[in-house]
Amino acid sequence: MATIKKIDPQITNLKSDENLLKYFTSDFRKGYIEVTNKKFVLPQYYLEFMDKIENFEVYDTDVFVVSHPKTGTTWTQEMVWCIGNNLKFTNVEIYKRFPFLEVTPLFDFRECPELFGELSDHLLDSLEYVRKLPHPRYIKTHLPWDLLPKQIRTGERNPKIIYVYRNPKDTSVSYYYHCRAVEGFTGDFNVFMDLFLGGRLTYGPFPAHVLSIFEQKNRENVLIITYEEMKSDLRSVIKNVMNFLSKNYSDEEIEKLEDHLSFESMKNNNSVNYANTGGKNFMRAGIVGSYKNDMTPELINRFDNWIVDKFGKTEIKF
Ligand code: PPS
Repeated sequence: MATIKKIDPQITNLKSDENLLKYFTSDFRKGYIEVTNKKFVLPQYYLEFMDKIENFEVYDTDVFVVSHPKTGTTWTQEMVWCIGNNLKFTNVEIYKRFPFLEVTPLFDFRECPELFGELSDHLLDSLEYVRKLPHPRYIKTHLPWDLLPKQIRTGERNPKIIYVYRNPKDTSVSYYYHCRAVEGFTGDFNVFMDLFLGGRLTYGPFPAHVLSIFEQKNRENVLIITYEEMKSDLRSVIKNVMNFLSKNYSDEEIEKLEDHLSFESMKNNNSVNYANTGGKNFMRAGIVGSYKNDMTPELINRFDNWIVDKFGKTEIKF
């Protein structure tokens, strides 16, 4: 069995991080903390849920989609859901059938419920919502490997884990628009990029998030895929995931799934486009390389050097 890495909370209050607090001005964030020696950033409210997540009961039949934000999580979720459920396309919103484990710890709505209208059960207590899901459960999380429930890290339970990642330039740009739309970010693009590169944004540092799953890549219950592969050869990724989930579908069925998962189809599908919630324009660009429309050559150069620094000696290529 692989060695068990115990969570070392090493919690540091980031109240002194002026940019984070200055530019994320929403009432649902009171402050930020850093967790583990990799200094993953999470909202302070997460502290109230940390033990519950650590000790969350997991089942071998669970299926997790794990990712850093804005890397193609929803796209992967819809693919995994359809493959796992005999390609039954459904109108039920994805956050109900494939809920986000730690959405409650992310947004402290207690003092500002008006921001999110009538809170659904899922938002009020996402851990409890996930606990009660019918099995097999389909669960989304942005938590890095190091913060997944203990039973997963120790190998006591072996749910299927599909991790998706994306090149950091597109990820950061997508995250910028997302944070402006739903996380109360009021700063400009350059401030945001400094925070991303400095590993100061929620769920950052991005390199530690990606590298920590690569340390687990030999586990039989872990499958790593990329946004870029899904764009260039969705069929192969579908087949790979089918194999991982022990499912078999005909070429004709796979073709229907490919159509269902296309950007245009998902953009117009209210069960996955978050049109009815805070995520306006969630299906934004949906391409590889959209960062070129937003980044200056200087910033691209800065990112490229950062990529060499953080990933140059690894097998991960962007
Ligand atoms: S979240 O909020 O973290 O769960 O967001 P996430 O789902 O990870 O990422 C959102 C980005 O994925 C794009 N997306 C797609 N691209 C191509 N094809 C399909 N079907 C698709 N579905 C979602 C979405 O447009 C966001 O990327 P950007 O670059 O902002 O367009």
